[in-house]
Amino acid sequence: MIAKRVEETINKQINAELWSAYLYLSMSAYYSSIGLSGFANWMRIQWQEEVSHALKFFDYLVERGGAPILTTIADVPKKWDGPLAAFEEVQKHEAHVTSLINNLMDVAIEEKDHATKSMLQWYVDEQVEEEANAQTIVDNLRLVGGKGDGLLLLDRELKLRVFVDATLKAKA
Ligand code: OFO
Repeated sequence: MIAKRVEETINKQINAELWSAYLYLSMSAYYSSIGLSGFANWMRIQWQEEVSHALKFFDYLVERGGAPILTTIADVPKKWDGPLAAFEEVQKHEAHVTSLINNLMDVAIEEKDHATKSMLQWYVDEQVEEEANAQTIVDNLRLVGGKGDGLLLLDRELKLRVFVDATLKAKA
């Protein structure tokens, strides 16, 4: 049986992952509205990834005899000051998510919950990738000054992103 404190913290994280999903879907709509369908695709894939992150926690809680609790998801922003500003928010947000995952790991360590520590290692590694991906795109956007042919080229590249399901990745 999972400790109450670990269960509650995972439940908070399920909500945080779903909020991230909302944020990225909102960004997808924003990028569509300014004619950047590749960026919109990247954000839509990111939305799917965040839902799968939430599901991975959900499945884990069920497996450990805990109870997933789905609570209200707060509103997300709708507008940004251009393609670079939106991606800078992705970068900032992912750094925040890393701190949430690290906090969850601290709770698992304090509760001597080795199974949760093992499960969380996947998220720790995933956050390295998430932050690096956001950083690369922010760097590219800065290089092209957030506009012109460079922006269109980047948009074409981001159109190629495909969804990788975290719940399947976990079992591989
Ligand atoms: Fe964007 O990260 Fe989930 O966990």
